[in-house]
Amino acid sequence: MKKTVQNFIGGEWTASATGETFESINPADTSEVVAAVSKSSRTDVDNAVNAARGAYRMWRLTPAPKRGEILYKAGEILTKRKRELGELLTREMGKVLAEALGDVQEAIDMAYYMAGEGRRLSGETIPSELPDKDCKSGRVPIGVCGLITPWNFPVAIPAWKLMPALVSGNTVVFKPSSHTPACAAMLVEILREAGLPAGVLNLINGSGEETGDYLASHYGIDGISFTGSTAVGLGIAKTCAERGKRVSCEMGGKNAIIIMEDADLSLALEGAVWGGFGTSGQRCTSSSRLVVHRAVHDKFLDMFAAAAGRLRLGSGLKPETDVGPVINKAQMEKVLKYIGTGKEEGAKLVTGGNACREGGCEKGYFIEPTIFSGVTPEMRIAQEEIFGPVVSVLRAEDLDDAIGIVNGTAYGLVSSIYTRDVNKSAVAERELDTGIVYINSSTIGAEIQLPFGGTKRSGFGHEEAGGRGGSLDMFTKWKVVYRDFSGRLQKAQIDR
Ligand code: UN1
Repeated sequence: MKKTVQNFIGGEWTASATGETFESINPADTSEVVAAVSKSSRTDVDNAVNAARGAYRMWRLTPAPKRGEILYKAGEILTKRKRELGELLTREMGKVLAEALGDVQEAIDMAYYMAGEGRRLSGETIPSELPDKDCKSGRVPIGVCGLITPWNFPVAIPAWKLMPALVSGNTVVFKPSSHTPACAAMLVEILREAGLPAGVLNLINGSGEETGDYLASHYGIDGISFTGSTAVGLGIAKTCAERGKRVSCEMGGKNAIIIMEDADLSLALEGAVWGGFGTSGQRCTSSSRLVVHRAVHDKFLDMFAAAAGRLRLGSGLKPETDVGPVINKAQMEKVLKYIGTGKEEGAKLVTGGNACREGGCEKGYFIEPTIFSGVTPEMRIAQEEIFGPVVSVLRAEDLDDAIGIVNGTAYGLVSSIYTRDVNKSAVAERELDTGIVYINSSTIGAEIQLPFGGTKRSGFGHEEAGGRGGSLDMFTKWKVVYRDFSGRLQKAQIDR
């Protein structure tokens, strides 16, 4: 059933100022329109920013534990509606239902975690160097935040940003991907139902080029948190830098799994299949490179190709499906183009390589799980983020060589090593230049209670999610208060 998705501004669901709409389409069956969506103009963005500014003082002065209680309630409603939202997510974005439910679960985890932070947003008291004087620091919100989110985690990633932004007292203008607006609208509706006051969270729909860029450049916005491609992220960072705004960008990856000669190969195989082809390779954490020790390379490649060949493509709502579609036509064309590039560069196509248009895949954007071997580190398919079900296998001489290959890209989000040798794992843990390192596990599956972010061109600004150094650092500033109760002028550094 086709939904209507409007903007949500000042506590009301409203059509865009021009009345224009666009459609969100099921990528597994393009004859299904999931939603007709309001297409925002600059006026809508202005209205949303004004509503968020208007609500800011009230929300900032709402006690943080109370703000947390609303998030807790949202967690409860999300839990109740998990299946409904998961199914919508599969229809709108394509990932298989088990993964869609995981996406919603990640939002539930974040809601509960950040609800707790409402009672923990602590600062420090520190002794003064002067008598009769005290000093403290505490977190304060940064103001009105613009959140720009991608389609690959249509519920989890918005929740990663919304929950910390809201609990710490910011008001929000939320611009989700134009490919997953119905999921975003349901998340917003759940937060409204949980008791979020009008104006605190505003949703505007539209494309990145029009709505997203205008939001990032808006002088009524104090900070931007973005997740998406590196090219777009760097552009947003530049826009924000020119205007003196706080910005965090979570960007691309070219994540790799190292498989050493002593690895448990069946375990590594499961990790490689899950990391390479789960979510059709459309995670920023996907394992798009396998770096395999020469002693087990050929054996592992055979195992990997056989396993990839067994994966079933289809609608994510069918229980037997392993791999869903890619998000849209442009993405399908981009991935197929990269497959062509791999062949031209001289890599060997081991399995897959084509769009699939049979066996229930006729009406969607399906690509066969694809493996290239004989890939060398300088090839484009070993360097660039493809964001599809394509894995490049590289051969390594030893651990040093493998680490060098993994670190030899512009990205640094996630890496992983399979080995039974504790010394090798310790060296890898120390030397792999990525924000996240897994040992004997795939590159996907980050948990929300730890920071999430990458080095180099994978991330810019603060990390996301929880834990020390997580997203509360993005969404708060430190305010320092000195109180002098001596009744006289005391000069720091001078009166000694
Ligand atoms: C992303 O792909 O942008 O670790 C986020 C994972 C998920 C989050 C992925 N928990 O794969």
